[in-house]
Amino acid sequence: MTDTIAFYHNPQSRGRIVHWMLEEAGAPYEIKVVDFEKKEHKSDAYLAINPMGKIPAIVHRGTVVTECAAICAYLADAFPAAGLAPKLDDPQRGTYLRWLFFGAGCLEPAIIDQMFSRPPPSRPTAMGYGNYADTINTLEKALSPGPYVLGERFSAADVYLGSAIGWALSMKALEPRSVFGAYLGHIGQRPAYQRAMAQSEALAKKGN
Ligand SMILES: N[C@@H](CCC(=O)N[C@@H](CS)C(=O)NCC(=O)O)C(=O)O
Repeated sequence: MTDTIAFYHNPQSRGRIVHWMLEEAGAPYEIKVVDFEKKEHKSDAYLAINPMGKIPAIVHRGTVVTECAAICAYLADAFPAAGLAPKLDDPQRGTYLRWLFFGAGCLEPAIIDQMFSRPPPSRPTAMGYGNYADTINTLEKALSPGPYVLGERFSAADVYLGSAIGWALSMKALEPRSVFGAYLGHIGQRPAYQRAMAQSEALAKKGN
């Protein structure tokens, strides 16, 4: 069984989160570009991997992993030498999981609602993220004083949160607070981030 990760990617997608994570992890991977225009993500072959018909997905040692946050957590654990997740007995493990799940469970839906100008929910108590303002204020607190969500220590949670914040700011779905700008400033200096973005940009230019 090959150890190389098959990475189903489209550079115009959340696949960039996983691309960056693969580079941070130092994982061996092979990109399999899935063309949206040709509807390859809805082909039988791809639906057999991810029945949601969504990008990204990885296959590693015969196991499929989908959902960006889960992929980040999986890769951090599968490649421990990169030190991207606190170990099971490290008290920071709880904080790490907390913000990784907050990213996928609260921040993402709050950003999407904002992006599509959805009206505020009539019953915020039934919404996992409550409301946009609480979510963003909580995020700002979590990233203060930084530089990362675990303080000095960079982790896979930053790959997810940093990607979501960068995307939301570019889509004007997040107000540009100084804490978010400083956070992205640190992330932008990471060589793995720069490598992944350069590769994805090159793929995007090729028309994928
Ligand atoms: N919850 C998924 C979301 C994945 C997702 O929505 N991917 C989008 C691109 S960013 C997609 O594949 N859209 C194509 C479609 O739904 O047809 C994750 O975290 O990986």
